[in-house]
Amino acid sequence: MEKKWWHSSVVYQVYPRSFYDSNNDGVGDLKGIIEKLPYLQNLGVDILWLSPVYSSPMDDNGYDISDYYSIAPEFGTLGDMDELIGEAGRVGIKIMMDVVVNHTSDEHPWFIESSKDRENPKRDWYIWKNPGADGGVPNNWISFFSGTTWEFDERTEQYYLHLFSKKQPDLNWENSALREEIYKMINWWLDKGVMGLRLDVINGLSKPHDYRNGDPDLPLPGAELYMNGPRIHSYLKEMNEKVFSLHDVVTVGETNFVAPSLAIKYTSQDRNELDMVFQFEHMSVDAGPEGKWDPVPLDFIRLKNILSKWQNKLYGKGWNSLYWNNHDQPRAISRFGNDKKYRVESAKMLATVIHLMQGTPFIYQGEEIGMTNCSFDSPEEYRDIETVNYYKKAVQEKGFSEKTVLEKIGKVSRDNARTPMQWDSSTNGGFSSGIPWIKINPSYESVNVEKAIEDKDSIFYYYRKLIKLRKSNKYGDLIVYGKYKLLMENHRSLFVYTRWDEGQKLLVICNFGEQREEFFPEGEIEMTHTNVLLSNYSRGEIAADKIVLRPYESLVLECLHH
Ligand code: ISL
Ligand code: CA
Repeated sequence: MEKKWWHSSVVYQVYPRSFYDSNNDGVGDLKGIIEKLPYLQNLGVDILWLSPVYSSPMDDNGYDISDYYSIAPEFGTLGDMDELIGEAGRVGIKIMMDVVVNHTSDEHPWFIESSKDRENPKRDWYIWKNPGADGGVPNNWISFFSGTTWEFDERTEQYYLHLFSKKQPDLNWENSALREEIYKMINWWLDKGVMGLRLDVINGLSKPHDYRNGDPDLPLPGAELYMNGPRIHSYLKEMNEKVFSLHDVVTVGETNFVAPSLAIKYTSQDRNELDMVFQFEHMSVDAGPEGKWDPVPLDFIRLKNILSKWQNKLYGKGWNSLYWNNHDQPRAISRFGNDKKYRVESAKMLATVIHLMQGTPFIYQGEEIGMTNCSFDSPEEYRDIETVNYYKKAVQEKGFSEKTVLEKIGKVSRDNARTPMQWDSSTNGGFSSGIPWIKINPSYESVNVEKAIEDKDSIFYYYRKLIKLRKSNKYGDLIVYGKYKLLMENHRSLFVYTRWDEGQKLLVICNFGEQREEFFPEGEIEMTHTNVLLSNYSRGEIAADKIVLRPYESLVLECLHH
């Protein structure tokens, strides 16, 4: 495998709406991000991924684009974007744009044209179908955002496909003119100096030719047909040839419904498709039989097996991203740690687990200060279309009580990740002096950037140490390219693994529980001359025969390697 600059990079994701509001209209903006660049530089990240900032009616907070060539006025102007690219570059940070090309907004001029009449030249740019034999929807596919994926258009008497909201019609990638238009657009952004692309639902572009029914027993009937569909690899190869290969750019595909064998196809260096993927398997360890809205306690052994399987299978063959958080997931500390008594310990422990694995780590805004889920009090406080649609469906169609549904969405809603970034303990956490577009987490008075910077033991500085370790001369290569091995596979709360190469070995021990746990060095692990590289508690010397791990303790050691 050829070494690449982004193998040793760390990415920071900004959700622009919620990051920093420079003009106090309640919505975060590009100027706000520019103001906070020194903060990101201080953290030590290399790439800044911006969730979409293009013109959009904001049905799905910008994942519904109405013009790929302009910036939504609430976020700023193209001039601000150029300034951000330039200013970030000056402090060594590359910009990664979010590319949403599975669908557009229904307010995009292409869709407006396409829906005019069946003969319109843009008709074929979207996916239009006649009603099914019974006069209803063309098939049984279910949208990611609840209900059917089909919306009837009275004027032309056909249905259009929308895997997400009905304001997000799917583009027809079978049409080569559409594909060329998309390539032109991405090249335009890359020519501006953008150096990374995050490709939204990229493995959903190729729909099955017959649009047959999906399996009604699956949580999302149809997804098994259109995710990783028949022409997906040929589209990606074409995009690579006509776009990616012409620039120095790193690409990460958002690929739900992908196993390691497929991730290798998407990312292997000799296939010329993508550079890395976001896989979702470890995000499913707390989903019940009904899927994400049916949360169950974490299956810890499964989590270890999933993460280890990805480490082992992709080794030397593909490249993975490493993440616990993004704008679609509830906060990891609330989910896998303890967001009260052990908030700081569990935040550091979770970071340790993934930052020392192989892959490119992604940090989601607020993760580095230990932001937690927000306690929303009523359905009106939610903003996310996925949550709002689910709430209605669950109460109206499924007949769940409001209390039950509020409890479920309180745990899993995407809005948990979307509350404003907590900068200090002033009004609205210093995010804005206007009225924020979404509730601020009341924890801001104690959990905020200002406090984190003041406290030498904060989560922030722990992240900085993890990043420094990855970039150090002494351990960098080992962390980025070393082999991985899971130890104590069946232990009910310790996650123990090694990273090693010819000359060195790191031992990572993380306690996912609230009890003290004992670790006995044996076999290949020898505890003489150990060197503690990192710990989230104060630690004296390491005894040679036994290590006791405190609640949520994480420990990184260099040990002898024979
Ligand atoms: O959010 C999810 C789980 O809660 C996913 O199923 C998500 O909808 C899916 O991974 C696609 O996500 C991406 O595209 C969506 C957008 O709403 C998400 O924010 C984005 O990350 C549609 O563009
Ligand atoms: Ca603003």
